[in-house]
Amino acid sequence: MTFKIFFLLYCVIVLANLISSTPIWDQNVRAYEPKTNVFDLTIKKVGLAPDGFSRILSTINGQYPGPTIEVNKGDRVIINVHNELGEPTAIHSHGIFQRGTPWFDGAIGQTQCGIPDNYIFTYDYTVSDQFGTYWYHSHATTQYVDGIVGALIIHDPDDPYITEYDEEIIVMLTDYHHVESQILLESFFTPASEGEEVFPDNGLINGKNNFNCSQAPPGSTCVDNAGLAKFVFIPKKSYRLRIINTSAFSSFFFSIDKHEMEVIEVEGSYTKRNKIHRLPINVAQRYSIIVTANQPVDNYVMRINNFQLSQLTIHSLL
Ligand SMILES: [Cu+2]
Repeated sequence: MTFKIFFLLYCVIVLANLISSTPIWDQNVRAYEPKTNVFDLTIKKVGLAPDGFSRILSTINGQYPGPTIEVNKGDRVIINVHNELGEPTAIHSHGIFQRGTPWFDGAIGQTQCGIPDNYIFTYDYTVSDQFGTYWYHSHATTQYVDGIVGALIIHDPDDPYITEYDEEIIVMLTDYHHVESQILLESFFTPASEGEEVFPDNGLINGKNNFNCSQAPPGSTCVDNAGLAKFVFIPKKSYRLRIINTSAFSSFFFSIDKHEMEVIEVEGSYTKRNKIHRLPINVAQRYSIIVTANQPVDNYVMRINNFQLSQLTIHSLL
């Protein structure tokens, strides 16, 4: 009798496999055919005024923050870096394991020499087993502090939270200086600094904020009310915010007035849904949170408060 039951069960499994193209134990995994994605990044200095204060920024393709690199798990990533900066540079994909391709990690003096000015260098790696929220940045001296940063997103075709949000939004947070980082570094290295890092002039969300131009040094070009980053949420919809701290040295508490948020990803690993009111985020860290527009229609402020130096409060309208 027992044998008959097992035999019947065996027949059912064999039949189910014959009918279906994929084994039944694999049917909840969506098949994804990996692709090759090519990105062209031109690194060059451009005059910009993210917060109304004009300065020379080191940019990627003339924009700040740089373009988003967006791929799927399993994809091949090809990044052609065109160096027009006037000095050597290199691009590091932050958080990528580079299994089998350690020479494409982008760290000058460790995995490669600097890409000379007016040269093109190609990074070529595959994100076979990684997904989540990352970023890329210059890994030469202090160049990323002058603007060579961008988001690097690896979508997961098997994302367990995919049905729980309607849209994704990248939120890049940073401290921000009005003076070029090499000048700041030199002053930091003098005995007079007593080892204290320079306090940032401002903080930015997605490369935007206002600045009070009466605080700008005489002779500078500055426009008040340059504008905050704005995000439009539709009532009752849920959003996955991918939050990245690209600061030089500032840690933040991130929050949205009157809204709770649920952490679902920490630097490429899923977490259990975890409800919080504010998110502590250190330099280079990344989190995904789900926020639902469940409050009355209104403007709500998105804030990043620096808890090491509490003078700095940066906000943005939701
Ligand atoms: Cu990094």
